[in-house]
Amino acid sequence: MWPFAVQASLVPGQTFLEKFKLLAAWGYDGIEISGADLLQHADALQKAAATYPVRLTSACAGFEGWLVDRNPRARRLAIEQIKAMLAVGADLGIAGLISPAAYGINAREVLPPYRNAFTLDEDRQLLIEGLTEIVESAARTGGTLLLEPLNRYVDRVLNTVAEAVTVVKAVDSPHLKVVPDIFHMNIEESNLSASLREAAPFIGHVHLSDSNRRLPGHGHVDWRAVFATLHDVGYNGVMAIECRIDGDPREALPRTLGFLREKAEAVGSN
Ligand code: LER
Ligand code: MN
Repeated sequence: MWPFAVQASLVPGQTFLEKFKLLAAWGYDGIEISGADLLQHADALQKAAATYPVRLTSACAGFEGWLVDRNPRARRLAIEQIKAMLAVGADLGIAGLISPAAYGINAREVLPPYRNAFTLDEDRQLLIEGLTEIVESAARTGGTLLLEPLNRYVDRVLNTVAEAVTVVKAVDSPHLKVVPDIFHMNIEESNLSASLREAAPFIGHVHLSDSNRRLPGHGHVDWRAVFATLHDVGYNGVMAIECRIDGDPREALPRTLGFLREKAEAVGSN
């Protein structure tokens, strides 16, 4: 059975101890925090993880700037903070830190007569340079950067899982993997299962949300097909819920774990 985790911001509670306690009571395996928590709350996280049988599985973004940022200062901030977060994350035993190329930057195709200031190739080259510096640091400190492609409405640099894999291959380091997010994939991929299968050796983490960014089971993703493919290719890493929750999370999150476990068992992952 895959370890199932939930992003910390979705779990009720004022403190990590309260959030870990709820996740443990519901039977979740892990929690995904923000990268900023690694730098600011490492002690509280360690205490919570030692108190409850819930693993600190992963961290998602939370740094300033982006890896593809035309402001050199902002880009430098992102690179330095990511390096620091990977080092702390490695000490805490997390699977990795998730980062998209950028979030909320210009569209891939702007309407004429407007033009993007930089080509996609130039943006990807900048990304590869930043990632190369990061994996060199991670080779010394430990830690894995988990590169996440996002849909076209929020990032133009990497939209499909295959595009992210191309960048990962170019950087060529065991400290760099890909995060398929099922919500973004539903928008960008022609065939979710085929894309997951092709990317299989490079997958380091999975983000779970349905076609409408709601909890798994609330949209039209074929979860059985997704899980069957991940099982078939031998993926055994973490699956983390990242979405919007309608209603009370104290009711919705335990119910969703039941849904996910049922789907996992149906494809023979137990
Ligand atoms: C944003 O849409 C998203 O999916 C996050 O995981 C970004 O890292
Ligand atoms: Mn995501």
